Amino acid sequence: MKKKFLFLLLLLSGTFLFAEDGYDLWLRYKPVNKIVLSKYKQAIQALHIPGTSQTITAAKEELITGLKGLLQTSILLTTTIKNNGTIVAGTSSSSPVIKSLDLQSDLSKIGNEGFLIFSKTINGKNCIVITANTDIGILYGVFHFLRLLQTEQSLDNLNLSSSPKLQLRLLNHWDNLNRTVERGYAGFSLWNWHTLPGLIDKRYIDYARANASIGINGTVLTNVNANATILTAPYLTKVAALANTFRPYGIKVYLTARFSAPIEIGGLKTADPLDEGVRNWWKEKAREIYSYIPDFGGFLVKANSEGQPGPQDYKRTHADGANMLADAVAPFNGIVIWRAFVYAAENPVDRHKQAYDDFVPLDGKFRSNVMVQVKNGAIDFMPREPFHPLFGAMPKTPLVMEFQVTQEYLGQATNLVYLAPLFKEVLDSDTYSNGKGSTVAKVIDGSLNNHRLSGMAGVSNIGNDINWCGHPFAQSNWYALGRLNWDYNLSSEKIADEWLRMTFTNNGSFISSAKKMMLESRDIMVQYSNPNGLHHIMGTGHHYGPAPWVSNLNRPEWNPVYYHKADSIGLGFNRTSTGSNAIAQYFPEARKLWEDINSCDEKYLLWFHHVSWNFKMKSGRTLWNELCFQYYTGTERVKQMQQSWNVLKQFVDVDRFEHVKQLLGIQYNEAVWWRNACLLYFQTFSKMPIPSHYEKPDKTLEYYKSLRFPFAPGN
Ligand code: BDP
Repeated sequence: MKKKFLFLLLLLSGTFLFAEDGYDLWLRYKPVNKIVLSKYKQAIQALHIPGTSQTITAAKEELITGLKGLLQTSILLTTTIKNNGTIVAGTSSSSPVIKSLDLQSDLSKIGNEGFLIFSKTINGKNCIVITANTDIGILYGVFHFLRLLQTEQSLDNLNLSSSPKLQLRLLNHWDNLNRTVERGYAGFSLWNWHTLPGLIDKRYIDYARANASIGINGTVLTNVNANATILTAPYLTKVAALANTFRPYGIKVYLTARFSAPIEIGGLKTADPLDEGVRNWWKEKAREIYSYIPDFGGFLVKANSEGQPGPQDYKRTHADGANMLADAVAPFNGIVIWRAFVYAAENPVDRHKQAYDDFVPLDGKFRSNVMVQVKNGAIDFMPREPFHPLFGAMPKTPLVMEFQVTQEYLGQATNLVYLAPLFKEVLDSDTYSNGKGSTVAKVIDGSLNNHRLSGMAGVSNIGNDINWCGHPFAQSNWYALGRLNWDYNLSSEKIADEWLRMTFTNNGSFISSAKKMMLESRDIMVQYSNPNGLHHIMGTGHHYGPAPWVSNLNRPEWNPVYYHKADSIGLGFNRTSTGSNAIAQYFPEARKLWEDINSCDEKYLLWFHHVSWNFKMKSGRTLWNELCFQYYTGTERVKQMQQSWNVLKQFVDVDRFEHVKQLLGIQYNEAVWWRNACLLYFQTFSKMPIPSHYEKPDKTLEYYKSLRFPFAPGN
């Protein structure tokens, strides 16, 4: 009896936390708190959203579902404005009421995808207007409005105007046709090619909703290590079915193009981009694709990189290859996104320098519908890298930022690592290409060099796990990619705040502790894995865990020893003028941050310098002792994260609480593993003791070297 009463009480007070599996992402639409609710019920009493397009229908459905969940009541749909508290949503073409408001001058400032949300008296009634130039702008506005409610913001005197800073806001799926996902840690691919086009899984729609809610407007469905089969007719029908599903949500589909496709599926003898037959084959292929998918976005291409075919196989340049494809899609307004992630085993030059060497001479040689996609750093999505020197160095070419949302090198799906601080660190970096203030963000938004095209892509962390991303907190990285794509000026803190409120609860104590964990998490990860500019010292193949000792792989630049260069003198890669001189690829002002070993930003010290074990760090510690400090502190901070999370139990449903708790346990063990393995290994060179106040590694270096993970995911 007593139990029943308690249950009822909890239910009524709204504090009963039902188990959640994370499927609903940040679109849970749970009831807002009581005080806010009474205000919202005043402000929102009816919905006036005429129009029948698929996008307006999606917006209407989202509002109905969202409001019902948040306000715990069904919303009145009206055809005229006769209630106070009417939400009026539409464009001047879909809604006569909106047309009558004469919003031309405000609308002229927000482009095709922006929206306005404002309070307004219409017919003597207090209304909230959501408007835009296009239906998709309405959908974005609706999601923004729902976000205001989900995060319990005031609705008084609304006056908002928002439009995206970047044009192509993309997810790159590294999904194979057999549904394995390269570097995927959240199950198999969402795309069930076998049952497409007949079966449209509800999940495809929820995927589109989630993306639209954060402004993602393009998805590359297939792995950059491409399979030409996707370009054959049976598969194009399947792609078309996905494109049709995503279209109402403003999402275009793109595919990866395998450069040798004309040979593999076209029966040609060559894929030479200057060969007439090959050029015509691609033109025909483009025509065919557009016959299935009239708004097909275009191709993403990885060529002459890590064994992929490309124009260099025929002694042609990347520009020759990209331009051939660009010519094929140009009649249909398609674009080609050509990746700059290239390096060759035969090239003895520091891998850091190779993409720049290959691409800078091609600046100005690409067609106007070609964009070059550049990873955030010159090596490969490391936990911390200086920004890629190509940013700012190709003023005549629109560059797309490529971030990695899937945490290949950042703890995969077992570590809680919030990536917005990494993304921001890169976007805010100053390239000095056009003088001070030439940030990476301004390079990619096109403003620095007046480009028509702009964009940012994230390698997806999405799979068919029930919670989409594996780690419950990994959803925040998908969220952050979208939000920063929309507005890279948003702070990491603001994005974490929004995401936590929508994904868990608005409770202030929860938010402040969980936010602190998120904001520190990336730095913590760097500390226990790759402190002070160390990089590429992870396990071979699967990239799981540490293996700085690996030195026996065929390609020199695949070996960790290539990157850390530990010897009896010290540690780190000399990339200054006395070494590989990769630093010369940066503009002089940027270089200054790193050039001098004595003033180099210590976050990047071992990235740019070979530093002696006794080198005096800013802390006063020797390099060796500093490394010990970083590895031990990082590991200790994971323990603190565990403690912080445990205290939050009362705010989180039991399933997600336990899930995160157990993963933090794994993360702690992995941090200890990184710390011990790296310090024991580097110690064989430094010959220095781990300071005695630190607990001694409980396993030997031989033990760590003997570990094998033949079935690690994502490989
Ligand atoms: C590396 C990944 C590899 C990708 C490659 C790429 O380990 O699986 O194919 O990047 O971006 O980080 O092409």
